[in-house]
Amino acid sequence: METGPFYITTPIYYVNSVPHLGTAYTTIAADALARYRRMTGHDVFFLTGLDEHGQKVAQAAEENGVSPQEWCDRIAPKFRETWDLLGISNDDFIRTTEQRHKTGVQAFWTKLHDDGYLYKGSYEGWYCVPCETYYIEDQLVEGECPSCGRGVEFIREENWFFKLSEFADRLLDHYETHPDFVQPDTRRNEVLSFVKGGLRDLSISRTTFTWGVPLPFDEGHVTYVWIDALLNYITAIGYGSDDPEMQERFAHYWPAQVHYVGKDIIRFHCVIWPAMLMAAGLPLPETVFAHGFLLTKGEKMSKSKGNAMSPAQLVDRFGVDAYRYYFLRDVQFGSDGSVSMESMVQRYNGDLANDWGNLCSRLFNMTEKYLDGVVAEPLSEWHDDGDDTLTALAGVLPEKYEEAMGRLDYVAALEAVWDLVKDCNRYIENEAPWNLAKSEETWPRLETVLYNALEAVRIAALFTAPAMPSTSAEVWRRLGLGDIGDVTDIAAEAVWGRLPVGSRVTKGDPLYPRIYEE
Ligand code: ME8
Repeated sequence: METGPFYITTPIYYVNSVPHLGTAYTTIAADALARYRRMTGHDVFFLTGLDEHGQKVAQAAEENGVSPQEWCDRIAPKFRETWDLLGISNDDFIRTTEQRHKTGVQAFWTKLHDDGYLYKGSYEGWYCVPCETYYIEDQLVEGECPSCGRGVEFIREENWFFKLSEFADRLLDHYETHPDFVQPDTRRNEVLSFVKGGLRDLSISRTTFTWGVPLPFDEGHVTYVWIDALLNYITAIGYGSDDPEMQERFAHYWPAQVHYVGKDIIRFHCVIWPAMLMAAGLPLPETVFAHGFLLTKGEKMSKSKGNAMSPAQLVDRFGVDAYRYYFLRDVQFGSDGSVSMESMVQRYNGDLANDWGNLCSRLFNMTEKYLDGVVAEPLSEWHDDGDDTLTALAGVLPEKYEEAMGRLDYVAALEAVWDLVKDCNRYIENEAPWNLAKSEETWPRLETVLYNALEAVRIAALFTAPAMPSTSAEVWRRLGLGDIGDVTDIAAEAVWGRLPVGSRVTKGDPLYPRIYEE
């Protein structure tokens, strides 16, 4: 089943530091959606990458006594390794220092310059290096950056401006006619009121430092890092390339279905980026979804605050799938959410060790013990009304899951899976296969009950796969089934009764061994 292209992106992260839970959060969410869309037959292109230019990165390099390029080359592998560790299935990884990107950025500038959207002017105002953002005096809060609260520097230079102010009406019109363009609604309102307040033209070049993409029409100017960064979404898939294959790729995947970003960067993505695309005559992405912040003890977790935990530490303790599950299940996507070791242990032991892992273990063990590991035929004369809730829940799961994921609501999607998982546990308790196994008379009922429960597990594993790809694949292996990663029509695959009679079930180690709090 082919259901069309699906292009999804994460922000490209600054290489001023290594990946942390915050950057991993966006990337995991994007990965889970990319995986699910592959399972619904979409032709997915999932992009992530690195934002390597700008003053902040140049400063990090300087502090470490290396050239900016050396610094980027040193940090880039750390991102790739972390994404590998977290099972991220990105189709491409763009670095803004790559030639393909620079070529695309310059093609973009040439077009906007030719079409009269740029002019040279003088900029005077304040700049926050950690945020790489320009401010006018009035925007500062007690003389400091209104966003991160740190010091700002005064800059006065002649640079190029993009006529952003001309786009306010077109932007407002677009928000109006495309209510899904900015999501969730709280962010949409924020963007609306910002644009209604009026837009100023945007300074798009710098002359006081050199670590950036040079403007093709004015030597000595490099591109303002944010503009450079936003363009990654099109340069990565071929914008500005003269290779016909890349041009075709661009035509195929653009516009993106969804850009995932944190709420800190919505103005760039929901105001500046669409205006840039309008100026270049390109279609706009369908949705920019801004999620909230992960908080630890009430504070935003960030590299600069030093309260960012390392993904590797958590993977080490909980395993990759439990890590992924926790952040998707415990934090409502779109809202801020507190994360802590305690709640992670609780989620792990409750949802994964008890509900899901234990269900699989019990069933695989019983199948081995009573049926020599061979799935037996469920007999209609041994059907019981007690089976109906289970089959009904499995029946509605594909639709409920799709509905939730269509809204990018991971919590609701996972809750729908847990409705089935929990009911299957209830089913086992009620039917008590260990009692059915005691007499020959009830043996066919035992076979039917085990079939039903294993079938529910097969279906549940399909829908845990986007969040927890490796354990879902393992559940399918233990059920004697093929590679879950090959599924491209999840709804068809989820039809009740596809577990083959005669399948060989193996028990194996617990999927999520209980964790005892230290
Ligand atoms: O802003 N909670 O890069 P960046 C949730 N290079 N998400 C968080 C987070 C937290 N505590 N901290 C960071 C940049 N993030 C630019 C982007 S895109 C064209 C250029 C996530 O390394 C969140 O997605 O500062 C946020 O938007 C992003 O990391 C910022 O990463």
